[in-house]
Amino acid sequence: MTTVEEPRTTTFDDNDQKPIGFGRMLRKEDPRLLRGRGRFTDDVQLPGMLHLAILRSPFAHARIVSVDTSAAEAAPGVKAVVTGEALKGLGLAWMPTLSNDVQAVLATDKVRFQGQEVAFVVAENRYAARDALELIDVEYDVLDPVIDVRQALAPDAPLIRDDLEGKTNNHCFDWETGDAEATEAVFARADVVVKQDIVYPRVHPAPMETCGAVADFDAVEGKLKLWSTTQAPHAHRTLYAIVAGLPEHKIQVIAPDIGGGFGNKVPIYPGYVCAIVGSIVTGKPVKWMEDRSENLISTGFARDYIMRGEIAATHDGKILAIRTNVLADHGAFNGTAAPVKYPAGFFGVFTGSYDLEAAYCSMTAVYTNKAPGGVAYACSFRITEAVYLVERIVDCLAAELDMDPAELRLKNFIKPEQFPYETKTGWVYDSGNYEPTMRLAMDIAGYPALRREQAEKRSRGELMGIGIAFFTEAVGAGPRKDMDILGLGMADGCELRVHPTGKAVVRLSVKTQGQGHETTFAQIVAEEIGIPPADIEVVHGDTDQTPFGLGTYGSRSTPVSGAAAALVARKVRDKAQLIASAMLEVTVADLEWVKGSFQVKGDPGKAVTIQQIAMRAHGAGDLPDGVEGGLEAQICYNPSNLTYPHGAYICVVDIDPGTAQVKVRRFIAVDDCGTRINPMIIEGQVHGGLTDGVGMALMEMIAFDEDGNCLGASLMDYLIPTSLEVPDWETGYTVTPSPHHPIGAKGVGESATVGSPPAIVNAVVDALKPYGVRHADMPLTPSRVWDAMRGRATPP
Ligand code: MCN
Ligand code: CUN
Repeated sequence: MTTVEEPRTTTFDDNDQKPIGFGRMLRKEDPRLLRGRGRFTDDVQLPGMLHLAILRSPFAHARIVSVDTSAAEAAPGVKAVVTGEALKGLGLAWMPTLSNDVQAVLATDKVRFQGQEVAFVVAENRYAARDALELIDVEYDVLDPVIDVRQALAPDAPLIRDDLEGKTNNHCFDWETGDAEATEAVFARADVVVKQDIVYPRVHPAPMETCGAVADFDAVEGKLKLWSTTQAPHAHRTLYAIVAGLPEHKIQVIAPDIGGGFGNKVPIYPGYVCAIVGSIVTGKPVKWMEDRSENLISTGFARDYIMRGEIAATHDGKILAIRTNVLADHGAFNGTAAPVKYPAGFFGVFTGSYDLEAAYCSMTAVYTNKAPGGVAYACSFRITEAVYLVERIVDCLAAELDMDPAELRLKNFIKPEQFPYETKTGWVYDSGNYEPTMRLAMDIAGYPALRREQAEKRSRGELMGIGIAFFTEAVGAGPRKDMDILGLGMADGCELRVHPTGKAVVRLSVKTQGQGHETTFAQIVAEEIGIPPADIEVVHGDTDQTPFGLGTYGSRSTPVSGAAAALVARKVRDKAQLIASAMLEVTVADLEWVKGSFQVKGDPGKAVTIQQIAMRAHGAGDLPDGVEGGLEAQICYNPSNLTYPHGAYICVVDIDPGTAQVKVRRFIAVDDCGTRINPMIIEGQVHGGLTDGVGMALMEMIAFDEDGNCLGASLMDYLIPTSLEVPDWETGYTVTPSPHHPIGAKGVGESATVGSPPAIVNAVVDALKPYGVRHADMPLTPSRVWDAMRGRATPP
């Protein structure tokens, strides 16, 4: 791995491994995780605990005629069998989704996708529960399914959501943004217009740990304790409270260690609700853990956008406008998790990093007989789709104009002096300086030399491609004036308590799934109050222990909770300053903060450390008038805007002309996420995201046959990349701080997943230029590449 050397802006203490603030600190969580001492949901064992298994529909669309559970109930070890009809009696057969739709917990009337939950068994162990599933006799009346999203709105298409009153077709929602008329006017006068149909196929986040829960309902206390694989414990708790009619303080949601989320663990799944019901009806703790196939066929998938992109430009390559029309497949229930005002997530940033005169998008979303979901897999709320669209269509324009794709981008970037920049779809990019980022990527790549190498190879009939993608993301949802999920504003609470000996505990509302929050949030607090991160305990993932907030997704932890952590630490520091002024017998104005202590200005000998102040705050002796004892604070941070990280990615591929196999030979990623808290963790995030990108670009797709059978139901069929398919990543960075974030940091957790697929596809298409190929849809498997070389379009 090549990394452009980090400048040491960090404050390190005597021991180089222990930065007092930002820097390459090793992860605090790793000793636990690497030694097998992590505690995941499946590790939770409670006395008398029972196990739950779910019966799933074999059909994509079928009416349920009858369900006979008698044999299953009589099976050895079985404690309860619950059907949709039984849940109906409790008013729990349906639950709200995070997008104001409803989803069946257990099907009552119909099944609407293969793998849908139909009944569950609770038994003494996992095997007894699973064996008993076989004994449940369900009679189905099979209906025609809607699988091809393009057919969903045909007049004779079978109606999927007949549960919704007055529904007569499979229409889910329409959405538009930008100015249709202004865009049309610009297109009418453009020298060049390029149009391209682009599909972002359905993919799945496939985290290493599948979803699961352990529910423990205490009928005496009336309290429910739920361990679950959730990225948003507080939001989930409030939803359970609303659905169950219990107060929040009677529900404790604990998200223990999580083995990867990638958005897959944002929705509330029927299985969680089943576990809760299972515990209520048996009076025992109940565990439900999915297997791999259940995870792949029934939980939140991602993408599934069919996009038509159009770009208008002048002859010399000034991009004027972008227009797109999208057909979005939302599956059987709209289970997307997007802020209420944004049914298409943040797709509105499809204008990319370019200064345009006009832009317009119209979108139609439909129901199909497929699993619900839509926002997952490091999607940044659909920015993945948006970036893919714009970066592909810009490359199509470069091909049309016979212009170098790097030059075309450089010519059209929003200029640094234009920030804050309002896009033609109304997003205000907070800060950016795109050209240096692009130039750095080109330098690392040795761009001109690569193009020379390519020309030589082409002359010998070898297929080498160079692909570029430049992205701007919008992460850190979000300002509560525009953003809420089911009425819950997207602010984050944070509490900081400094104990008498100067050690601290910070409590977060966000929850790591592997991003290293226990380390980086300790570093943020350390940077602000000078207590070493090793002495700062990060508490998260337990609603009884942490303040309310909306959780981890959309790379919002650093932009929102990271800001909260910095500000709560400043609040504590302000109080510490009052106490220091009493201790040193000077006024507050006479003190200056030198990381870790307050000093009398001009007299460094007179100083008190934060640890001494902490002891004084809790100790004997008077405090200044109006200052309470203790050293702690809490806040709720409402961001004023999103943060807009950006990046320049360059991919080099070689294609074997005999087998059409694509090999990613080099990948250069230059990211700008503003102020960098822990460069090692950022690199880990980028490496992981780039690997995701190779997967999506070259091998991953959840496909269905015409009966609606999911063809990607195991990791034999749903291919994900291994270390063998990825190159040694070459990373670099630039730093353009966010002007409104207290430490200038922007999110980075999804950047590489967002930015890498277009770079890889652009590289493949570039390699295939001699064959006259202008576009090919992901995943670029050998057969698809072969078809593209032979001029045959493959259906998505
Ligand atoms: N960071 C930093 N400096 C910055 C920005 C971020 O050091 N300027 C650090 C943060 O402190 C944090 C990590 O990088 O430790 C990611 O931060 P951020 O970008 O705020 O993203 P989140 O913590 O909110 O994580 C969510 C994001 C999402 S939405 C998906 S999807 C995804 C991703 O993170 N899922 C992941 N990365 C993942 N990584 C792992 N290992 N597992 C997942 O499930
Ligand atoms: Cu969209 S996947 Mo992440 O936001 O949890």
